[in-house]
This record gives sequence, C-alpha cells and structure tokens, in this order.
Amino acid sequence: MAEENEETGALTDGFHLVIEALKLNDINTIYNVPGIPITDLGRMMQAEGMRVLSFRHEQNAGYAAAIAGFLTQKPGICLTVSAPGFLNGLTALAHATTNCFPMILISGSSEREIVDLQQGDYEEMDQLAIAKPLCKAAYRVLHAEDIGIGIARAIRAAVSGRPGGVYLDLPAKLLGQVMDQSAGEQSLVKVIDAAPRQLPAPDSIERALNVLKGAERPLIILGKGAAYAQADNAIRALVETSGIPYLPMSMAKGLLPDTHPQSAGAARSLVLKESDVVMLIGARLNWLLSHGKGKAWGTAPKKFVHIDIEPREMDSNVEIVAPVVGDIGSCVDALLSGMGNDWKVPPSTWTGAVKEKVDSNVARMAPRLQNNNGPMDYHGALGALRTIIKERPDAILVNEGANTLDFARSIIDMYQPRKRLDVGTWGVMGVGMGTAIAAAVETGKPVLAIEGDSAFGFSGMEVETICRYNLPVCVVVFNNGGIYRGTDENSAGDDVATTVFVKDARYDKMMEAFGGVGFNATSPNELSQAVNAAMDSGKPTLVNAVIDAEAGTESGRIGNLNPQSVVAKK
Ligand code: ADP
Ligand code: TZD
Ligand code: MG
Repeated sequence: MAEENEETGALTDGFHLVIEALKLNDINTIYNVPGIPITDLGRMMQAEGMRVLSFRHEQNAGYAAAIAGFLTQKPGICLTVSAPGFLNGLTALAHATTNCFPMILISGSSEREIVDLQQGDYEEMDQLAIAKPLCKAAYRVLHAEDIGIGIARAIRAAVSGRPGGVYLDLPAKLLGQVMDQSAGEQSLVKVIDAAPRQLPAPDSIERALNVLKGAERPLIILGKGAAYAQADNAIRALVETSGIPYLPMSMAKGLLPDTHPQSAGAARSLVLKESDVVMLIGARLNWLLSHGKGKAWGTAPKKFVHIDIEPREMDSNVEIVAPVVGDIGSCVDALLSGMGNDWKVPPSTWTGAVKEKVDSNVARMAPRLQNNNGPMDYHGALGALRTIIKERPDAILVNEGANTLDFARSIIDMYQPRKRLDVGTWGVMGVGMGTAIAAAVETGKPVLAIEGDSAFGFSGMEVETICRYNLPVCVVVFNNGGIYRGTDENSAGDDVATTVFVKDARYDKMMEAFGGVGFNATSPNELSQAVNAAMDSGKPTLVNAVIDAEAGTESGRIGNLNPQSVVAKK
C-alpha cells in the first residue's frame, strides 16, 4: 500500500506500521468506535483482513476487548478516538486491570504541542497522564520508527506476569508520519515468548506439600486466574489426585464440571468455616472471599497455601504460610509431581461431611427449580435455563445483575472451562453485551446472556451490533421492573422510587427493531421454548422474561455491604 517516491523508493506510514505490527503479533481482531483520528485506521485494518467490530459505545468495545483477553491469553484491543472516546474506554481498561485480563486500549490523541500548552485543540486531553494510574502500563509513541517497539512493549506489559490493561497513545500526527518502507518493516518487533513461564522455587513446592500433608480438612479454591491459565488438565489432575474438595469462584466454574463429586460449590459456607488448610489457585483473598477472615471463615485456625504469579499478592490480607509464586501451569505440575504415587487423600470424615452437605443442599433446591409459576420467580426461570446449559455445555453463559447474577451463579451448573463470563471483581453492571459479542466472535460458540433489566440497560444499544454482525447471541432480560425489585415506592412526591423502571416494559422489541428475534416469556416453559429456539437457530434473539417484581432482595446476596443510616428510616 505504500506510495512510490522517486528518490527514496517505497514509503510507508504510521497507519500501516500499526497494522503490520499488530498482525505480526497475531492480533487480528479490533473492537472499536470510529472517528477522528482513527477512522481511516479502522478502514485500513479491515482492508488488510483484520476483523474490526464497531460498537455503539466505547465502554462496550472495551469490555469486549477485556474478555477477549481473558478467553485467548492475547491482549484484546479496543480502539477509540481522543478525549471522550478515550474516557469511555477507560472504565473497561481499569476493569481489565482489576480482573487481571490482558487488554490494550489504543486511543488516537490530539497534537502534543497544543495539548501540553493547553491551547484548546480538538478533543484536547493529556490522555497518557490520565490513563497511567488506572492501568498496568501506559505508553505513547511519537515517531513512526518507534511503533514496532511501542506495540511490542504494550503486548508484553499486558500478558506477562499478572496480566492487565495497557494504554497506548497514538497521536494523530504519528499515524500520518511517513518513513522508508524497508526501514519501517525492520522496525517491527515480533514478541518472542510474551508471557514466559515462571517456574516456582522447588522449596516453595516442598513447603506447600508439607502443609497440605498436615491437613485434616483441606480445601482448594479455584479462581479466574486458574481459568485464565488454560492449565485445565493439570488442574483437574491436581484436584483428583489430591482428593481435596474444591470451591470454584464465579468465573472458575466449569474448570471441573460443577457436578464433580469433589465440588464443594453447594457447601460453600461449610467448607470456608470448617477447613483447616486452604490452597488458593489464581484467586485473591479480596472482598469476594471476605478477605480470608471474619465470620465467613469461622473460628477454626487456618493455614493458607497460595499459588499466584504476583508475589505481592502473598500476605495481602492474611498470613500465607506457603506462598507458591509462579505461573499456575508450572506450579500445579510441580505440586503434582511432588505428590508422587503414595499421596494420602484427606480423611473421609471430612470429604464425606462436605459431600453430604452438597447433596442435601442440592436436593433441597431441586423442587424449587421445577416450578412453572407466572410471573416467574428466579428459581423457576433459572431452573429452565440450567437445563439448557446442561444440554448445551459448550455454550457460553454471560451473566450480570444483582439477584439475576447471584441466583444464576448458584443455580446454573457449568461443565466446561471459561464458559461463565460475568461482572468480575468489581461487580460491574454493563459488561453484558460487550462480553457476549466478544465471546461469540472469539469462540464461534453460541452465547446465552442472562441479564437483569437494570444491568442490560447499561449496554442495551449493542443489540444493534449483535444484529449487524448476525452473532449467535440469545439475550434473556430478567424483567422484574427495577433494580433488585420493581416494587419500591417513593414516600414523598410524584416521581417513582429510585430503583423502579417503567412497568411491563418489552425489551424484546428492542431486538426486533434491528431485525433480530424477540420473544415475551411469562413462564419457565415459554422461556425454555424461546431460548431453545434461539440456540437452535443461532439468530440474534432477545427474550423478555417476566419476573415477579417482588421476587428479588436488596443487592441480591450482598445486601450486608449497604451502609445503614442510624438517624431515620422512612
Ligand atoms: P477470583 O475473582 O476468581 O477469585 P481473582 O481475579 O481474585 O480471581 O484472582 C486471579 C489471580 O490469578 C490474580 O491474583 C492473578 O495474579 C492470578 N493469575 C492470573 N493469571 C495467572 C497465571 N497464569 N498464573 C498464576 N497466577 C495467575
Ligand atoms: N453501576 C455500575 C457500573 N455497577 C454497579 N454494580 C452498580 C451501578 C450498582 N448496581 C449493582 O451492584 S446491581 C445493579 C446496580 C445498578 C442492578 C441490579 O438490578 P438488575 O438485577 O435489574 O440488573 P435484579 O435481578 O433486579 O436484582
Ligand atoms: Mg431487575
């Protein structure tokens, strides 16, 4: 594509160098919203055979890039315009960093000379400075000959060690900069071994095995880092050889099937309280695990073994008696070979008690999942969807909301790794459509997105994107008419309560507006029929699932985190 120039021979420019640098590193999918100065970059990427998916809002393109990183171990790329587009993408970049997903936000930017003197350029903003505290690394490229190095640094920073978000600032001027084509080609860098294995120290493995050997009531907790690591067979072998019950965190569900005899998913309270040794694999002791202490963890003294690639994660909340620092694949392999053939499984008093609790909780739940009430409650509706995932275990489940999230997480069994994608560490509403789109694009598998009506609203316009690319995505909106419940009342004035939406809304018509299929489902049977039809056809579908406005509770399962006013409760 380079222009001919009589004196210097072939030329290239910033646009083409960016494209070639990405392609050289096997990055072929871009999630973007066009505009000055990156419209042509997107066009040229498409012309050069890259897949460029345009969204209606950068935040959703960003969430798509973030989850693409989680699914593929390659940085997902979000491409935006300057200032407002950049800021719209930044929430997703921070989300990716918080969740340890590799992602690169590439934003065009205005003229450095004008921005730095604050002279009011078009979409002026010092984007590099703003991005820095919100991501793992931030770089700006000023010269075309540095594009290769800039992109190589961004890739390496995103995927090596603990993965995270990287910001790459590309000023408008850079894209138009011209240089000699062969010098340009030579300036490109193919990143070798972008995420090198990090072997654990042998003595850390020995220490961990000794702690595990001394356990009477051991527990393994698998986090989304374990799902990210793609060491599925080794992790399964470790769990099965050790004989230790395991608890999957939300996005680690399916790493081993939730129906596995060692799964303690349905006995969470029991195993957190009663265990004496806990081995964390790619899971942090943050709020989602009550920081490893307090009521949820009971009074029995506990020892923690912690496997993570990030050394500073050790002792972050409680003392870790056996830190194992390295990549999960290598650490799990080393533990397995250290266990040898004479490994003693935990006492059956412990594994039996866990199994008994799991079985009784599962049995107690079962009849509630079979009700065919209309309007639906969460159990009836999710019971129907649970069966669909059981019959279609390779479908990807996307999930957000409050009650819609918490009930779906506990009710729907997952059978394969990396099939459950949700709100992550921050519990962000709005990840739904970007996540569903990237899941379909990156894997080619059918996607079922189970969305609270509030959660869906944050990214609902992307149903047009789903229709435009004709993606096999079935969105089910759990329509209870509000946030947590649709029944709140305002005790003063005419406005409706702060948590309440328009009654009897028909979200299915949004999908129909763009040529997709809409259904209105008022019972679990109708829901089941509609979703099965969608999954069979692969057509973009939205099912408006009418949920009893009274069925939910405040903040789902985390109502305890709400501060309480002691002064007045109206
Ligand atoms: P969850 O929310 O599921 O408990 P977290 O996001 O809290 O999971 O924890 C994921 C952890 O996994 C992070 O501490 C991260 O450093 C770690 N991690 C990610 N990838 C790897 C890997 N390949 N090897 C080791 N640790 C990893
Ligand atoms: N904004 C963002 C970006 N993330 C958030 N988590 C919230 C606001 C607060 N929030 C929750 O934590 S859950 C939720 C909000 C607004 C919506 C819950 O309502 P829903 O689900 O309709 O999605 P249910 O089934 O009605 O509980
Ligand atoms: Mg709702």
